[in-house]
Amino acid sequence: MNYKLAELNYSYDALEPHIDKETMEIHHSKHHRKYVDKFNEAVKGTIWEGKEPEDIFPEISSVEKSIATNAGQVYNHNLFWESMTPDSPGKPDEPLAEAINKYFGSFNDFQEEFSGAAATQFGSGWAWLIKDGDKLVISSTSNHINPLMDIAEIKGFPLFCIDVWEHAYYLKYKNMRPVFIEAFWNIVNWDEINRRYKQA
Ligand code: MN3
Repeated sequence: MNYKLAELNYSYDALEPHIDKETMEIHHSKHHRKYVDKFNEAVKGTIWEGKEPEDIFPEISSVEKSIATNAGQVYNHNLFWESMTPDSPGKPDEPLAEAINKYFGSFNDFQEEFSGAAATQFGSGWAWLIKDGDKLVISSTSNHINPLMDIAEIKGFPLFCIDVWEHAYYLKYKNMRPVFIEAFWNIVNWDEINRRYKQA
């Protein structure tokens, strides 16, 4: 049973002008699809065949590199797509809003810290808002790594993420990653993130 490429809840042009149609189309139908195909290839005939990427993360340090990198990239992209919507309310609702104020001071302080983590992640990677017990934490990771993996420096349940690999923004924003991150705030799917917060 092959793992399937996640479908988007919106069209490729729905996040315009913040993320352009061409970037979305290539990112989802080429990059993400390639990770899914390679994941299926890598797990074939192993104990991980038919399993979810999440099942592998607690033991990711002991699996083959091709399984580890593609499992991570499949999951990270699934969450990235769910982290965005063309109908963003702009700010989180309760109870997440209160938790953000508690751990970061204010929504603005939170945004600044998250944007900083995303902008300063060296090379390809991701920035995350994580729930660790009752606590909210911001982190960033390299390449395919995510906070559910045994190799993550900062672990926890990911509430949302931003992809800061160049393929996520280069067509429109060129080398200006911070401008892409600033635009991302216009399309954050706070309702879904609040749902994940309550569920975690
Ligand atoms: Mn990507």
